[in-house]
Amino acid sequence: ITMFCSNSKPIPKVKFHYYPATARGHQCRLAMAAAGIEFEDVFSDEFPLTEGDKARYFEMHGNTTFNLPILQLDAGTDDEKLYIQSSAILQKINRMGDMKTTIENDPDGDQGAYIIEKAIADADDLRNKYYAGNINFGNSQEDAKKYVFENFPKYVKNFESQLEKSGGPFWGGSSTLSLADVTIYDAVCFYGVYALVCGEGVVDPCGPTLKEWIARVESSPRIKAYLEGEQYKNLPMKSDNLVVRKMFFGL
Ligand SMILES: N[C@@H](CCC(=O)N[C@@H](CS)C(=O)NCC(=O)O)C(=O)O
Repeated sequence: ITMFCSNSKPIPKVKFHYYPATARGHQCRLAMAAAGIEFEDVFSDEFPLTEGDKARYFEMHGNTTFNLPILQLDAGTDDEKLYIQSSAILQKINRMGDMKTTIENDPDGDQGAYIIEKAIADADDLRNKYYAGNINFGNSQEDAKKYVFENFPKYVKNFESQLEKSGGPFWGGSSTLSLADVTIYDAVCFYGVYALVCGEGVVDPCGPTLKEWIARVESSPRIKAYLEGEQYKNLPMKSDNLVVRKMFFGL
């Protein structure tokens, strides 16, 4: 059976290749959930990757600086397509699904497009700081402390200030949830609030504006359904976990 989108394009069969973890894959999965795109998780065998997995991914995309995540459409058919780089995967998801920004006085969608591009870059700035503080990736305990007690609060403050300036209810003053919300929500919560504040000694730096927005994102029906569903529950390595917090930041 071929399924069709509302614009009568056939809906591709979607496979998402990543570790059985949240990490850089989580925002892509959340975006697919929020955009109404069904997808199948295909997990790597191990973390770090086995030589077999590395060879398999290289065979797929030929990229040598990193392997995952990979978005694969219509695997094994003449229409098969691959996408790598999480930011490019996010934009592809956005073109396939039905999320959108709804901004006043934005007839050609230019402002909405900018809000999304900026949010993706802002969120990745925070994620890159997280990896630069991660002791499991060879950084020092000093680097870890710098992320937890300096950089994470500093970036959260910036997000809070932007949200206050633009107004809500959603990111950039949009009245509908967009990809901008998904990517910033993942970074703030899964690279910080849930990843660090889950144990002792780390204070949640979010103020009331950001907290209300987090609650708004989490109560949007598709995000809520994904986070409460089996597909997410069955992911073994989630960053909001004391074992992961200890392993990554020594806390
Ligand atoms: N900028 C890339 C970074 C991707 C990346 O760092 N991937 C890591 C996992 S999060 C990876 O594949 N590591 C294993 C490897 O490269 O062999 C993106 O956002 O997709």
